[in-house]
Amino acid sequence: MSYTPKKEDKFTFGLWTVGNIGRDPFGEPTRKGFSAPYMVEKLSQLGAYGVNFHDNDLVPITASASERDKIVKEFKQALKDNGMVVPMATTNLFTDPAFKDGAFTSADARVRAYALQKTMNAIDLGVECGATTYVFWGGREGSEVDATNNPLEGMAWFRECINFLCEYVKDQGYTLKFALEPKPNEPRADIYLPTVGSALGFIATLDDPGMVGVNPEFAHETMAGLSFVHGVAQAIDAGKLFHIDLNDQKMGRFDQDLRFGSENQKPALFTVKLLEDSGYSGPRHFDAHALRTEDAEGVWAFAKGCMRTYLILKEKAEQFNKDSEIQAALAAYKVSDATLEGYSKSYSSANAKALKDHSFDRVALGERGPGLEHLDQLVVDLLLGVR
Ligand code: GLT
Ligand code: MN
Ligand code: MN
Repeated sequence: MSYTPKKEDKFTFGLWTVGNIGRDPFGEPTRKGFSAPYMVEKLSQLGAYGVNFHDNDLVPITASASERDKIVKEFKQALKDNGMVVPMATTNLFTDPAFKDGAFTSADARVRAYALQKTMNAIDLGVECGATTYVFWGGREGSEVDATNNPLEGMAWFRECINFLCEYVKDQGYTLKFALEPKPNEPRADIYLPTVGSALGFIATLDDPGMVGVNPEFAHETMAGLSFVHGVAQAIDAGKLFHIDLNDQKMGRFDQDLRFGSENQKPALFTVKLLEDSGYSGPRHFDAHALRTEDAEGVWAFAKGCMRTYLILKEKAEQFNKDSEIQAALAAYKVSDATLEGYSKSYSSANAKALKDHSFDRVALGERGPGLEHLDQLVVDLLLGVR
């Protein structure tokens, strides 16, 4: 296999990812960035399927209506010329100082209203470019000072805004789903809806929960010390995996947004396996950026690397499914018991009685070795390329 990406692999990048200029809290930019049409062209040549953007990745916040229209026209032409799509769009509700204490959860009603206005305009822009998924990353929705920033009120304001925007989308007749992206911290000390589980819980409280799902990010669950694979699995189980942000991260660090699969290869393998085996059909979006050390060439090496690693891991996942020794270890690991499963599958008073009357060999249950050391070493062998 050549690991050359094709459109049908559905790889996407944010304009803000390859366009990242290498600024960090301690240092000035190390790169100039690229124009949106150039990124579209370059990513298409590398085999990507599409690009995603925040309103202000494409149209500066200060642009006039005519400037906006000109930029959008050139961008749409670049998409057309390069056979690229925009599956997802989002709003920048974090860079401008107006959002320094939150956007949808700001304690200032004027900021909340402005955030709604900005998002409606950004939704219009996204839909105009073809987006069918709309992401909400509430980077500034949180607090440093719990004394003033009541998290209960914050949740209520957040809910009001998402409910408002769901109705806006329906009122316009748009075909658009929303995906909430959790993150535990950075840039705020504590961000609301910090994990996939919290976002899923919040969605259930909305007026139209069916319209809203999640956009889990590898780095964000990892920052929280959680298993990304488990978070994604829970989203799939809930029918809520509307989008995914693939990247990498060392646990306990600042938000690194590393090249996919560059750091945690085992969770990356099982993420890819989960997506492929579950039949996830959405874009494989890389929300990462080249290291600050890199020049333009390094940016494209980074983009190629994300896609290449995904395809290598996809091949490894297929190998896992076909490998007779791995499958034998898995078969040995899972123990079936038709009689007991008949009792425990669903409740009836007869099943409850049968279970209560059954005599279990508790000691034998505790003594059984499930063979996980063997199974896991097979995975390590697979990843290290010796199988
Ligand atoms: C920002 C953040 C990402 C989000 C983007 C969407 S912007 O770069 O770090 O995780 O997905 O708003
Ligand atoms: Mn991130
Ligand atoms: Mn992200």
